[in-house]
Amino acid sequence: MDMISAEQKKEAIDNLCFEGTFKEDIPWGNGHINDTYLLIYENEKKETKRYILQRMNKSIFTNPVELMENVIGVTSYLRKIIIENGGNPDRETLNVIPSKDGKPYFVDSTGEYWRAYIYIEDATSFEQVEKPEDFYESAVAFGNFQRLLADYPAETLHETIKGFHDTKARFEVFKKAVAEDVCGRAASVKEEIDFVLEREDVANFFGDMLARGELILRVTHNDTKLNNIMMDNATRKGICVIDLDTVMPGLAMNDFGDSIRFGASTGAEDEPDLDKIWCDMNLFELYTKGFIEGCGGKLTAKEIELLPMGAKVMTFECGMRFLTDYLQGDTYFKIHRPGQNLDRCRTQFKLVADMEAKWETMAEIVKKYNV
Ligand code: ADP
Ligand code: GN1
Ligand code: MG
Repeated sequence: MDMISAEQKKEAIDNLCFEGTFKEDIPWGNGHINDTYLLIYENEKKETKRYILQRMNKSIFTNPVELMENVIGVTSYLRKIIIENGGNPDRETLNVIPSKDGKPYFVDSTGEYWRAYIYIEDATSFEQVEKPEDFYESAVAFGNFQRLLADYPAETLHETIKGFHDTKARFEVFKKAVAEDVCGRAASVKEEIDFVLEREDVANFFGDMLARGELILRVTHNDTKLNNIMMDNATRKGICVIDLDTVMPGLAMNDFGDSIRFGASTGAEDEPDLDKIWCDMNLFELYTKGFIEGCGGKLTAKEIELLPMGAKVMTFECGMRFLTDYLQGDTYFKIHRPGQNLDRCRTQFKLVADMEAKWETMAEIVKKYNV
């Protein structure tokens, strides 16, 4: 993706319907995909109004128009439910700011797509779990999200990234990246490559079950990491699930698993010191409890039994994706230093190995809540 010029950003700001006088924009958040800014406005009463502005990543999301159709569909559906339940729809779901020509996005003169949301005030997205109860609350919120969308017409959703959690297909892409070795990095990461190749069964597990008709496809979020949820500063509850770019039919186990790989880790996703990385069983249990509660009886006993597998598959898949990107020259995930994708891949594999060592414990924890 090209750098963003000041003129390009200004063009986007000028063409979206913000209220008040523009004061400043600040690069925002730690997402790996979009370019995000906080915009500060002031109204006539000198009150501050904030917005989130994003340049969408067109090379990853190749059909931004369809993507925004999904976002509008899901957020207007959630908005209705929130209002019926007496909630605050400006804080409990994303709200798209239209462009001046009435679209949910703006295309600038260089062909880049921009969108904006109301900024969710008095809430925080965490990069790491600060208090265990926060992780429990995030689980309830992600579970609720899945429950609220249980009757959403799944057939109307566009597949914004083909085969996004098709781990089996991603395994093939990985092997190709190793074979092509475009950056000449494969020899230096033999241990990591072998780690993946030894686990083809993990890559195939859910795909094979789906092919046998043994799993249910639900409307899922598919990117349930902790920083994709806003936690209310006062109540410390998960107030709003954000980053809806990958809401698509998927597996409940994967939504559970992606949260575990990120939030139940004792270190940052890119921590270079692997001695700091473990899968914390206390956090695993809290998330299990919260997620099952949040899903409100929608999960089958089989799905609950498979939650540990979701954690392992998502962690393995994510590590494999980081390694693929490292081998291909860091073109997918944003990096802020050389070797960051390799560090990210290593934390994921350390977590997979730790989950393998703690497999019985994970199964027992889940069993406790499978009632
Ligand atoms: P990416 O796809 O790059 O991860 P996100 O949509 O997750 O982009 O946004 C990046 C970060 O910006 C989030 O982790 C969060 O901190 C912040 N953010 C995004 N949307 C909002 C919002 N509506 N209100 C407050 N903060 C937000
Ligand atoms: C990306 O967009 P963000 O930063 O929330 C990625 C996820 C990965 C995650 C790893 C669209 O999530 O799939 O699990 O990085 N999103 C996309 O941190 O590829
Ligand atoms: Mg995000």
